[in-house]
Amino acid sequence: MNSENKHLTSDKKIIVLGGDGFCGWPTSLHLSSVGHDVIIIDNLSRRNIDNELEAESLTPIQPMGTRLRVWEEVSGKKIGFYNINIADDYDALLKVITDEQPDAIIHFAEQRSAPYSMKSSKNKRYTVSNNMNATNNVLCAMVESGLDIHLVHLGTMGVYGYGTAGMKIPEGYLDIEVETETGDKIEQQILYPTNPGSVYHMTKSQDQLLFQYYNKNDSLRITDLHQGIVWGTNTKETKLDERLINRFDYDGDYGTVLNRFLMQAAVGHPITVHGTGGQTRAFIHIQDTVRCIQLAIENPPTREERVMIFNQMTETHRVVDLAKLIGKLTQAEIAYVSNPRKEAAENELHVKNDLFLSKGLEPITLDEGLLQEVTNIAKKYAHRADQTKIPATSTWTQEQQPGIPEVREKDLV
Ligand code: NAD
Ligand code: USQ
Repeated sequence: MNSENKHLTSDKKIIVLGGDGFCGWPTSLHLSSVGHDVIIIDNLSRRNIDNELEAESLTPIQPMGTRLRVWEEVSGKKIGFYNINIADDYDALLKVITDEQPDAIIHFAEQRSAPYSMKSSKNKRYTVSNNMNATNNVLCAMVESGLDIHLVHLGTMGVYGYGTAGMKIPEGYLDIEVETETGDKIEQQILYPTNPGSVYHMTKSQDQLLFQYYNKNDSLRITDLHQGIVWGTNTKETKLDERLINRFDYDGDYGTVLNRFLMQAAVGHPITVHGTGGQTRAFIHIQDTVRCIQLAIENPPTREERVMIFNQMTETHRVVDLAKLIGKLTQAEIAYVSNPRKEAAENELHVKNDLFLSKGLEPITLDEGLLQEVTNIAKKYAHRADQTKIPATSTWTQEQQPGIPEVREKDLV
């Protein structure tokens, strides 16, 4: 039986925390479509941040009630919904878990923008308090419920930092050798040392310790997915009806690099490369995100196993190479702007992703057709774009000048 069909014999009840978000919504639809019983918990904080930043998704996302009604019309399947702040309302979270008795919980419900987390001390404190309390509350509630639930968490490649001593970044654990006082050599595996590049990324590093502790103390079954930058917008399920459309962030805080570049090219804005564009990052298409989560759900660890860590990415690219590729495809201009972040100007990045490949992932990699699909979506909704929201104005330190980064040079491709 191939793994695409395996679910048919093993429907699970799954709570999706953060199921209204960019990754959570298509994942909820995908898991529902393959036969799982899905319940979303979300406090809609991401929609409130849109209001705060006065920046909307490029695509017209529908209110949660409409999303769920249309999904039922289109698929005949119901998805449940609870509006709960999981960082704040522990009792409500525990009640849903004890009432619903899920087999698995998928945890997307964190503030996920690095620039937003660096904007001010208020944003730093919100990001730490939201993300750390959310994760700790989920773990406490799993223990207090007494249920044997598998937790799948969306972590980030950014916990590793983006450089190594030339080796491939392993999947979570590093082999080390220590010398004892008697001179014996002992081999061990430890959590790969973290090197976060923003307050947001730091919360994900701290999540790892919470997972390690509750796994050791309470034998919780936990899978942590260290995901790269997600690109694309629609999946098989979100394409079924325009009202199921996924969000598309393009603003300077929440837009991620590849989607931003594609959107910028589509609306005639110069492509905003930070610094020299020598930063290399890991990427994954949103369709593979939902597939990886399905694979993680269907391959849970046992209670005896340590936290299972997968690198959820399919390829690495240098930012400037992406800009040049898109510039070539679309004749867009490239603007090299001063980097608002504190990060290495250049880095090499080599990453292992053997675990998902061994579970049957067939990676979708960057191809012109998929890039064109995103460009077409961006063109279709270009009239909704507010170009004043494109520049990344959030700086990493007080010394860096806030404001619109200066354009240093332009490349006509
Ligand atoms: P998103 O902001 O679009 O979605 C997160 C959702 O969680 C939102 O709907 C928000 O309302 C909800 N939420 C946040 N705090 C909550 C709380 N306290 N209680 C209840 N709901 C809450 O983000 P996303 O892009 O879908 O990312 C989801 C997860 O995947 C994040 O944890 C992120 O760190 C991780 N991730 C994302 C990317 C990416 O490129 N988007 C890459 C790697 C990892
Ligand atoms: N960058 C540009 N121009 C832009 C935007 C970004 O050159 O217009 C550069 C940034 O300086 C950075 C790189 O592109 O070097 C990536 O930036 P990004 O905003 O795409 O990604 P990042 O801030 O790391 O965060 C995103 C998600 C986060 C997730 C992370 C995965 O928002 O939730 O954890 O990707 S990873 O990068 O692998 O850590």
